[in-house]
Amino acid sequence: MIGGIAAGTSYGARPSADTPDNPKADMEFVQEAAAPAEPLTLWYRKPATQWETEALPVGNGRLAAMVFGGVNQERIQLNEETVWDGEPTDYNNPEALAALPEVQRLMFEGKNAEAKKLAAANMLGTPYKVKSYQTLCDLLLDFPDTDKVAGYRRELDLTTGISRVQYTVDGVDYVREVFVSEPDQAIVVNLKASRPGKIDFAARLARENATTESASGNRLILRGKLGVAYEAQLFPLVDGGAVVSSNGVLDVSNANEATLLIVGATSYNSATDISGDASARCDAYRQALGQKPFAQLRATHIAAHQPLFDRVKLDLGTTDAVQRPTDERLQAVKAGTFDPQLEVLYFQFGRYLLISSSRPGSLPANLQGKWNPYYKAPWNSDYHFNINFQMNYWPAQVCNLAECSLPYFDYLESLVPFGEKTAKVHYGARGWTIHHLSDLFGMTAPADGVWGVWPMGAAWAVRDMMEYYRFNGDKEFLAERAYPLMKGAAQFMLDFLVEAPAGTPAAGKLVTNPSHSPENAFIMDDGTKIEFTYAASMDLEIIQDLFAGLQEAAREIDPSGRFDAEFQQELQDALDRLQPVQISPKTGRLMEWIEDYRENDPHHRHTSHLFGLHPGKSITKNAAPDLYEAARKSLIARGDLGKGWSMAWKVNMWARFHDGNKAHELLTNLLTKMTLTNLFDTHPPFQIDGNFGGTAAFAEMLLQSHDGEVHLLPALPDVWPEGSVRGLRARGGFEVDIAWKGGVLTQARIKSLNGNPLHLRYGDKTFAKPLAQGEVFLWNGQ
Ligand code: FUC
Repeated sequence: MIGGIAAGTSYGARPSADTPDNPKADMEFVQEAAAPAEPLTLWYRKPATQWETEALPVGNGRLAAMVFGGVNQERIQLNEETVWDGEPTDYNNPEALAALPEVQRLMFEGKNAEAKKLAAANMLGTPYKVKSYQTLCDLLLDFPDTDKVAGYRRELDLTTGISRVQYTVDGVDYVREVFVSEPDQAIVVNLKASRPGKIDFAARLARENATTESASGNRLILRGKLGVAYEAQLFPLVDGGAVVSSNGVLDVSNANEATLLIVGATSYNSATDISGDASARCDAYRQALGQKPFAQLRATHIAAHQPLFDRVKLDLGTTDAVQRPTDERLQAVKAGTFDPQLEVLYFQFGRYLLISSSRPGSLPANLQGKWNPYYKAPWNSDYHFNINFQMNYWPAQVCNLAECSLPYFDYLESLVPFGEKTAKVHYGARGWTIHHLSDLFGMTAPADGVWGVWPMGAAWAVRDMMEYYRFNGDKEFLAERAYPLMKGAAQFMLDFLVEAPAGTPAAGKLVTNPSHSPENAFIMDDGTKIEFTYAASMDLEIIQDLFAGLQEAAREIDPSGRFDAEFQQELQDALDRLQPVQISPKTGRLMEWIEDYRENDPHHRHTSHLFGLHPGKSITKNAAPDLYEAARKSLIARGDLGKGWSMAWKVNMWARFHDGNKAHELLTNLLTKMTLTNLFDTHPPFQIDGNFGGTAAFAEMLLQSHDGEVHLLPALPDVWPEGSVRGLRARGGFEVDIAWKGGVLTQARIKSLNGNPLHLRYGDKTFAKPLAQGEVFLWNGQ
């Protein structure tokens, strides 16, 4: 018997999101552990009891794990990215197209409620719900019971991507390390002790509705089936002692060291094919791992993580707070303490999360990255296209993780055939479209409710392919991948746009109909509260951005102007007739809808009508000074609070107003109000978009490049008087290092990646210089 658990005992399924029983209430923690040497480490002096707020995430894009760090029992919750409920489905609704003209007519006549009723009955996908991304299983390790622990520390080192637990019991030092290797495609758990023969535990894999068994080589196998079949296999590498695996429990006793390797896979091949062999995949991963020793696995993992992570360094100064555990520091910040290094930790945590949840060849990061303990996750842990999914990728280019955005683009490409069918079946349109959410089974039709009748998802998302090009200058990517997807999204829009009839405020102009300003409602003159409309400002801004992006792309592909000339003309004709965004004569704000409606919720979390300010680039001080001022008024009116992602978006927007102090104020709100002790962003509950949007916001405060110039320190707050950043990327293809002192730029180092001319700005000073590829330019801002 080990740790009070008889080998071969069968264990009931543990509801995967609940909290384990560690630490035992009466466990005594003595001798405070010192801070780890690496300051870019999240660390704590107690085990986690809550998945959401305390456990620490590791991942390799495809696989993910949350580590609790328990002493008597370790729980490591595991994910594999394709463990999704559901199956290949044709979500399109053949009734939708017939209802469209009538919905549009009612809307133009101001009968929004009638239009909504008709759309709700006829225009939603069939089915109109997607199913959930799910947990793979838990790995549970039961250790000999102990009630006194010395020097306990658990941590996540962002620089290595390794989670570590260390403590001393009865004079023996224990160290446990967990990481998810990208090159070796395995979750690796290593247990060491300072004295030989001291590693004792029982391991099992647990999940609802799954079977577990022991197999040759002391393996544990867990299998189950949703629509997809899934499997996890664990196998041990043990030095010394005794190892037995029976009835789904692995017992290790008196060992010197043990390493557990866990592989996982499903039968998912694609949105239309789930007939793969999960077992064969696990076997292949396992065989590729062979008997590689732990030290080798660890070194290989670090070599695949560190070069990405180390590309960007940010220094905003350090205080004594670095000696305190992360949870205490966050508490102190909530109480009003300024902790610049915690801000850096938060910034780098976002980069870490992107590296760990989105790697070339994997699926893109979903609403929870890849970390999800539930069978039915909040919002199904899906891909939400009306802000959340796109926000996940805001830091990718500027924070020098371009390859982490490739899964996003692969995924968009995989949705094209589905989106083409939806365009045709629902709108009789060319091209392709995505509505407000998607899953792994080709959902592109309207989902959830009438607010899902919002066919703008693809048009928004493809702009990030253009952004990839703007930062990286990859012409082949632009011509072969970005342009075709952008063109398809634009073809849909060209067909979806209709001319507003006489008697409407947009008479004679092209508008979207039906439309929403995600997910906000307004109040009509007769008191009707509704969100369904035509020509919401966001639509117009997305379309303008997409069409202008395509024009830019065509010029980049062929500067002579001959590339795809006919289609380019079609775009220009539509742009000339597109309804412009308006400023309210009453409030001076940017109007969110086609009429100057009163908002139902003036502090609504979405700031959709400001799309052109950020992430778009049509509303700048240079290009549209009036809209810029109106957008500022709109942003002020929306207030300084919101859901995590909403606050992160506002920080980016304040950075675009070059208001560093206001941006930092909201950043502080994000950190103090919407950040959990494991630094996860909370909606609530945990939703990863705010982490990514927050990380992007730091970069946006230090460097902007959306308006034709590389703008250094555009929104530096007073609380960051001295600092430096290294390795950010700017549009045009530049790598940028910046140092400042007394709130003033001391030196910028700009390296050209593509040989484009450099247009620099610092405050009112500008400087232009041709640069050869690879050339480095130093500027002190004078
Ligand atoms: C959007 C937001 C919600 C939430 C959901 C996942 O619909 O309006 O706040 O973030 O996505």
